[in-house]
Amino acid sequence: MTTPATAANGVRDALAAQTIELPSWAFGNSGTRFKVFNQAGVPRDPYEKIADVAQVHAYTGAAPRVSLHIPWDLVDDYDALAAHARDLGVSIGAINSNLFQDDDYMLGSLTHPDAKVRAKAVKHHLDCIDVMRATGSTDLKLWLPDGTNYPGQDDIRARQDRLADGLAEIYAALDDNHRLLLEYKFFEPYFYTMDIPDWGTSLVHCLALGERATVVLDTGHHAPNTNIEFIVAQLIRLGRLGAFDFNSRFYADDDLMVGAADPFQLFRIMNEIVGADALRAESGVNFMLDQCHNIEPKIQAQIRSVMNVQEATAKALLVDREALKAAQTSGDVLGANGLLMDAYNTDVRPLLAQVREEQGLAADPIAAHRASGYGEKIIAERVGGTQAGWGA
Ligand code: LRH
Ligand code: MN
Ligand code: MN
Repeated sequence: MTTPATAANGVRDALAAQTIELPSWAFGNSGTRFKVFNQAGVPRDPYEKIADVAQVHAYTGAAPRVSLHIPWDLVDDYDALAAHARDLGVSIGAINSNLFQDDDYMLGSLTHPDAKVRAKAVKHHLDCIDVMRATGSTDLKLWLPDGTNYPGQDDIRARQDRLADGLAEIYAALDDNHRLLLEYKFFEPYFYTMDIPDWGTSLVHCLALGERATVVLDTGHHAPNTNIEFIVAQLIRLGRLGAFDFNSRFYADDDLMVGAADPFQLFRIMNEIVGADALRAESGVNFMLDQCHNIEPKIQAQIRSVMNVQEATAKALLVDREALKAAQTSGDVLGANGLLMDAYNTDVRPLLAQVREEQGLAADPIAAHRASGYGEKIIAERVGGTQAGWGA
């Protein structure tokens, strides 16, 4: 029988085992199309970005991987970059391709009407696969910015056919231990059609590709009021939820800190994950952040984001699943809802502080980071050169 004490141990073990992958671009300067704000101490190259990632991991114990974006994180020697990461106690996670900052792609990349442009977009992914081999990364992450702005501009079905062909070429180039993660987004940078606007389209392409192709769910990429936890439940059922890009939004693709706009939504998402036993690393779900910190200090914002995911996870782990099942089976609508709300309304911060202390970490990671002097040190050291930013 599960006693409350063993249940509490299980919750603490699950929290201690959870890992969250950080985006290298969250550490560079960013902004909106109106203004990119420059912050002091921001990394000047991918090596410094990884040093900052390692700080987040040092204080949370939960962020041991970093996603790279190519060519934003272009270096001469990826073996050396991976060794640098290892020396700092972290590793290279997903490799993101970039098809959105090249004039050739104005009318599309993998869906472009001109075969030469499509071939260039495929070749970029072959280069990304080489980066994966050098860094030990196993996830190739692809967000397709392609789409059209005007009805009639291009043939919607022909674009899907070209996309399927391009993806098949890329998938065929992967090694056996590699996965392809396919992200969707309902609008932007195009406003009439997007070639992968939703999880259904992403899933259709993944199913055609093969077992190692899975969907990426970016929480900022849906129409307002979309029930995201429903999508999570469905993709888990099908074994095709490859990863999250966590962030939060009030209006569009705001890329704000996860859990800032709607912590209850984050809880509902994590409730589906925990309910389906998909928190375990073997589930294949990679919990990644995809955020930009335009006005807030970047390392602290990443620490806060990791903590927000941990809080939502802890609350989801506290749901009394046996009682919930009984309430659901007996048709006790209010009882079932009450069980979820009891878990959501629990203050889990003391529990998480305890989990950190059991791992030899400070109970309050943000305070510990602030007291470390690292922020002042990088402001003093990182003068000169160009601060890395979104697109640099
Ligand atoms: C697109 C996106 C995608 C990109 C990242 C920078 O909006 O979410 O994941 O790689 O932003
Ligand atoms: Mn994303
Ligand atoms: Mn996005």
